[in-house]
Amino acid sequence: MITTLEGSMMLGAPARFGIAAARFNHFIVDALEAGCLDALRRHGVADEAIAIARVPGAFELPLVVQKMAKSGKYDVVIALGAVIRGSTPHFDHVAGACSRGLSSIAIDTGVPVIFGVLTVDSIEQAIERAGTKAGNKGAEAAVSAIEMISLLRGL
Ligand code: INI
Repeated sequence: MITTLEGSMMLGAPARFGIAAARFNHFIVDALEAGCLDALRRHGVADEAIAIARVPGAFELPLVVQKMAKSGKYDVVIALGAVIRGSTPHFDHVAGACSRGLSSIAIDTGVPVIFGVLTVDSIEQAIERAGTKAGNKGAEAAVSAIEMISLLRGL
C-alpha cells in the first residue's frame, strides 16, 4: 500500500504565522496583505497568531524572513511583495536576490517560507494578481502556508 503524505487545509492544532511585507509598490502589496489576512481568518486563524513585519522593498525581505524563521516564534513565514519590471533596471537584481534568498532560508532553517512575491512585467499584471481577474497571490500564499504547516507536521 502506498503512503501518501499531503497537507490538509484544516489545521488541527493552532499555528503561528509570520508575515513580512514590502512597502515598495504598497498599493499592490497592501492588496496582497489583505487577501492573505482574509484567507487566514477564513481558515480559522486568530489575529493573535499573526505578526506582520514591514520592510522597505523586496530586496530586504530575505533578511527579515530569516530572522523571523530563526526566532522559533512562527510555524511558517509568508513573504509578500511586488517586483515590477516596468522601466527599472533594478528588476532582475531585486527579483533574483529576493527569490534566491527566500528559498535558501526555508532549506537552511526547516521553517517553510511562502513566496507571495509578484514578479511581473507591468503594473497591469500586478493588479491582475492582487485581487482582480487572476486572483490574489496573497490569499494563495496563505493557503500554501496552511498546507505546508499541515504537511510538515505529518512527515
Ligand atoms: N522593490 C520592490 O519591492 N519592488 C520593485 O519593483 C523594486 N524596483 O523595481 O526597484 C524594488 N526596489 C527596491 C529594493 O527592493 C530595495 O528596497 C532598495 O534597493 C533598497 O535596498
